[in-house]
Order: sequence, then C-alpha cells, then structure tokens
Amino acid sequence: MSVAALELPLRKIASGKVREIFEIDDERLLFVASDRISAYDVVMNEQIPDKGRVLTGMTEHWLKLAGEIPNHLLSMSLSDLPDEVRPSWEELAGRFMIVRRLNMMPVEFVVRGYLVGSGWAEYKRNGTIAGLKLPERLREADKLPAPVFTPATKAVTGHDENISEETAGEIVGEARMRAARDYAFALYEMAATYAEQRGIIVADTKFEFGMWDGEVVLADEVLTPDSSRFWPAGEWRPGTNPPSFDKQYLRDWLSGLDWNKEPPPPTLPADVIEGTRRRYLEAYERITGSSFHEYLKRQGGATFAQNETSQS
Ligand code: Q0Z
Repeated sequence: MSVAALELPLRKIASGKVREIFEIDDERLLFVASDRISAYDVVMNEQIPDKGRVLTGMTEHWLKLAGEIPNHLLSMSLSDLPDEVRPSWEELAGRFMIVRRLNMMPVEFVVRGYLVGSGWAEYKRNGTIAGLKLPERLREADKLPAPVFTPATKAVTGHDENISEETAGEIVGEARMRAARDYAFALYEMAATYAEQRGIIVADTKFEFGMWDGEVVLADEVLTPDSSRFWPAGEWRPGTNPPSFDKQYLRDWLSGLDWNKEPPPPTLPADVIEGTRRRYLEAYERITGSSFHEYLKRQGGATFAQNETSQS
C-alpha cells in the first residue's frame, strides 16, 4: 500500500518533500519514509510503491555496518509503536523508524568522492572544491584524488548553500564539527568500498547529525538514493554526468516531454512507475545482498503473512 499524505494521530514536527517526522514523546520521534518521488525538485502526483520501504531498509543496512558510530535508531518493530497508531500498522510496516530525539545540527555533512553537481560547478569556476585546490584538467564525474568534505546549510530558499569547514565549525562548534566530519568520512569510505564491490558507485552523500547526552549522533536516512548519488558502475563515463541509479528511468521519460520542470508535473504512466520501482528494488538487493521480499516479511510481521495468505 502506498502512503500519499500519511495521517497519524501524532503531532507532525517536520515534513520534507518525501518524508515526515512525528512526535511520540519528549525522547522519541517517528520517522516515516513515504512512496513519493521528486524529479527536478518537483514532487510527482503518483507514487513509487515500496520506495519508502526500500530507503528505510537501506538505512537499516548501513546503520548495522556502521555499528560503532552512535545513531538515532531505537526500533523498527511494529510492537514498539504507540497504541494510537495501531490502525496504521499496515502502511507503516517497513517504512518507519522510532528514533531518539536529538538536538540537530543545522549543517549538512556532505562527502564527495567524484566531481559532479555543485562540486563540478565550483571546480570549473575556481579549480577548487570546498576551497581546496584540485589537480588541473579534471573532467565532470572524475574520481577525486581523495574524498572531500563539503558542508552545506539549508538556505532560506530551501536549497543548500555550500559553506566552508571553518564556517561549519562556527555554526556547530569546532569539536562537534570535527567529530561529525570524521564520522562522515568514515561512513563514506565504508559505503563506497562496499558498494563498489556490488557494482554501484557512491558519488557523494549527505549526512545529518545531532547531539544527545553530549555525544555526536548520526540521524536521518543514511546512504539512500535520496541522500546520495548512486551510479551503476558500468555506466560511469568521466566527461559526462552519469545517470542516477534510481531516477534515471523517470528522468529519461520526463526529458522526452515538453514539460518546463515547474509544477504541475506530468502524469506518470504505469510502465514508468513500474520501471522506476524495479530500479529501487534492484538498488536495495545489490547493496544489501538480500531480497526485498525477505525485508517485507521481516518487517511486515503478521500483517505481511496475513496478506500473503489472503492473496492465495
Ligand atoms: C530531522 C527532516 C524529515 C523533514 C528533524 N532524530 C532526530 N531528532 C530530532 N530531529 C530530527 C531527527 Cl531525525 C530531525 N529532520 C530533517 C526530516 C522531514 C526534515 F523526515 N528534522
């Protein structure tokens, strides 16, 4: 089942284009990933079934691999949800995380391993990335000599604005910035190495951190296609902007229309929805090495078993 605008009898404390956060109590939040999808910053009218579950399952996978880095996840068990949301178990299964409420840092911890997007734009202008001098004659999408930390803040426009490491330190405090930056580098290195062995390049990714009990804690979704650029390794061609693993199918279809990339978006046909869904499932399975169906069984609990029975 898809979740358009999920209604829960809890206070919504934040909502983004494709996800929502509700308050459980003073210490805990309910983080929910919807099946909404955006392209060129516009949210489509149709949803990609299970997309939110794929992103939640991927985040869970990376958090397990990042064992020693403190993170906000408390539980993904339906039985730990507050009683008031029981009627929504079926739509929530597999797409929620009960998380520790942190004091969030207003800085995005971005790590880039490849020269694309705003990093490529800065390099073309100045020969630098985050102010750091780079070798000459690099091409778009080239692998960087070493991953680079390019912090950003949410500007009033809602778009990200790159800032220097020094400014990031002034905003969150030097020691906290360094701790989060070092976690971000470690996470990126781990994930990039791991994904490369499975045919996926993690070109860049964005982490969010908060504070709890004096500690820097990893929050939000982690190393998903919505927070990262994933490229199929076989389609990486330096000198071009490679296709994103998840959305290229959708973008290719959109680019054949004469849509001006302003709302309202065009209506997505069933085959574009299904093709995009398959890309998300494939990303999940390539990255985790396990079947998405198994994830649904594990997270859906009795709900899933009941559905399987009722379909046969
Ligand atoms: C994250 C965001 C989203 C819009 C608040 N563990 C946490 N504790 C306190 N606050 C947050 C978290 Cl994850 C928190 N965001 C970013 C997420 C929709 C904005 F789902 N906002």
